Amino acid sequence: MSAEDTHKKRLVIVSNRLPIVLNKGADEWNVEPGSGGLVTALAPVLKNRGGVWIGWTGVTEEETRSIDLSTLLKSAAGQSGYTLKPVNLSESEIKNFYYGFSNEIIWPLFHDLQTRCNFAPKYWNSYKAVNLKFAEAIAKNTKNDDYIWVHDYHLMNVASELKQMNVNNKTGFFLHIPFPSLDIFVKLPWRFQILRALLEYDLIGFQTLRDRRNFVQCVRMLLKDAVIHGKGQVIRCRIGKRESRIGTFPISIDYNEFANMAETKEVSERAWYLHEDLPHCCLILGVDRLDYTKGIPDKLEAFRNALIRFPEMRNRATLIQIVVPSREDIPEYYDLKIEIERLVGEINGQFTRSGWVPIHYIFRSVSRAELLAYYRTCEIALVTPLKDGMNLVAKEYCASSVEEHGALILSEFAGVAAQLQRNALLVNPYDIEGVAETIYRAFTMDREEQKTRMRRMRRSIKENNIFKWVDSFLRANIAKALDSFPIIDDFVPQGKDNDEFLYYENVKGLKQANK
Ligand code: GDG
Repeated sequence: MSAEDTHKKRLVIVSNRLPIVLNKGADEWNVEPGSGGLVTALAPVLKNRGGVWIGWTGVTEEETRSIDLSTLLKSAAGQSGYTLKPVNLSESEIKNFYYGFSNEIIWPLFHDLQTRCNFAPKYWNSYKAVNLKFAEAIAKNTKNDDYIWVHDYHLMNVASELKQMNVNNKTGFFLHIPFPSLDIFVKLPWRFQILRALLEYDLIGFQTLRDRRNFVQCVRMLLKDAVIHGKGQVIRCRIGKRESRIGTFPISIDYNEFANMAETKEVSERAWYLHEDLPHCCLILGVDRLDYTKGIPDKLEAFRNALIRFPEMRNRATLIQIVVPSREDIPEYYDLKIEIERLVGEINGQFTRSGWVPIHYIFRSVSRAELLAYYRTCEIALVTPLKDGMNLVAKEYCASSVEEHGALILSEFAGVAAQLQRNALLVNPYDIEGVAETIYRAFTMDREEQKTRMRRMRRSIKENNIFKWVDSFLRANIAKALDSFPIIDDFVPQGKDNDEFLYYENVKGLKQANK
């Protein structure tokens, strides 16, 4: 199957949010194009084939009444070659579908944090209603031969609604977050509905083999009429006459964009000043959205533990922790912010000496150039989510480490660990002492070892970039045969290179440094 074969269909991309940001100025609304990996990856494909992007504007239906939305969206789409079509959500839909079902049920449950779930029945009704709204917008803006690609956990019901409306275009769904194991998934009161709805898509894509395996096990155990076939990167599920494909497609980044931008004069100068301001210090970087899945308090505790147990790190290691504001109007997120600030204050109070503050805490989003300067110059990246679909920060850090020094400390529970596990330093983010020991290990690692590890990680990310991700997803759905996809056995023995997670015994030899 050649790339041209997948070129013919127009694309309809559907995501909860449109790739734009609407801002209310002093007396008028303005619009900025969205950034982020998905837009970067899909923009060239959309430009090539033409298409539509359908999603919510990010503001309430009530607010959009005062806006000339179609003119704003036209100007945002500009010369991109595709159009933007809005789905309007009322205040109550935003509350019950977005904050409720999506973020109080699916988000915590799929990140294995079931005790944080609020299974309110009214959320499900709103989820169904909004998914129907999306399906109606798709039906209105789709031509017969278009390919419909739906993104993420907010929209699992869309294909099922489309079927009921007799829209029979090919559909694909990609889940950006993890899929939980059976024991956790069965807690969901709407478990059968969600599984059956997902299987209405022609292709269901997951980040890792672990997620796909969890999904397949749920299908096998809960849907007695489903039969799973095949062994490769893409397998099949049949229910009666209907067949869906199920695959793993680890998302990535535009490697060249990061590597090239990290070498620009602006980023180089910023990077130089960062180190100039903190001389003789090993800089350890954390970049996380404010979210309880990111494990920020545990990370701070691990850093404190390292400072207690490895005194030579005092004065010589600084943690730069960037926390990007998110969902702050939800009490849980606000409480998390308070907890982080308390810990930062406590640790800095405990260790700060004249000329050295152990944690530099930044609570705001930073510009792309500033972010890349941190990526480029920090000697260690500390990426320790409790669970993450992929985690692009880890890949961006490596791509931007153009000098090829720098160690990546990585949670075993981030999807990206499947790809980088051999050269990153893997940790269990719940193991405060283990993470502290690994921080010390990275702090004392010689440059040659850092370089070898970093070079291998960069090569792997360069080869498996975001464009390959788009291409393999589309091929998996549009290709007639699946034999061009690699065969991945679900149970490959340790030592073989594959999309499987390995759990290493922690490096306990370092305990002796604890004096
Ligand atoms: C989902 C899944 C999966 C962050 N702070 C700033 C900033 N960022 C950018 C990073 C990166 C992105 O945001 C965050 O990427 P993640 O991968 O962590 O996660 P999400 O997009 O939140 O969510 C996740 C992903 O989908 C893709 O499938 O990896 O697991 O949860 O690109 O660079 N960018 C700028 N300033 C900041 O302050 N400019």
